[in-house]
Amino acid sequence: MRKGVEGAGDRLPSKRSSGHGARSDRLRPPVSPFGAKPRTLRVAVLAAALAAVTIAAGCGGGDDEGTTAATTTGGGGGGGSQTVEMTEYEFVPNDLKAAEGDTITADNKGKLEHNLTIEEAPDAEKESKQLAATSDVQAGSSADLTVNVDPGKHSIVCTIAGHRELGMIGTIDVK
Ligand SMILES: [Cu+2]
Repeated sequence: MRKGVEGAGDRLPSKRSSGHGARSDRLRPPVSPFGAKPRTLRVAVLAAALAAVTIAAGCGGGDDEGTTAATTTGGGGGGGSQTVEMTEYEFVPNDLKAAEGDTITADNKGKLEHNLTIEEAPDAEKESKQLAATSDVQAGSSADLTVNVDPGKHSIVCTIAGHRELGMIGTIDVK
């Protein structure tokens, strides 16, 4: 009985849609199958919506990783920074490594005035051409130095009278 009823039910709409769809079949063939199974269509739309949400969530995670990577790249691209402490009469650390364009902060933790000067020759005990320098920094203050020098091994020194001889020297390896 049910089969017969369903069969009759199927025929009636299909007759209507066939007369109705005679025009639309030419224009949009997929409309008839979707119209015949509305549940399938809803499921498909729901699945598509879920997929879109999943993709959006994935993109959000990717953006976070991208930000982290960009920060790391900036640090390695010559925009790095480091701090050197100055006391009587030494730099800590005194064996620096830097990239061109890096910033060095010379922090005076001592009781006297000091400066951080980069000289061209690697032997800091002998005075050589000055390549870059902070101003003289008061005790308790700090000053920045940009490493705008050619790559290679150079020296660092405090040029205040007598400080070189007292051991306020070091090296800097510029990449
Ligand atoms: Cu000094």
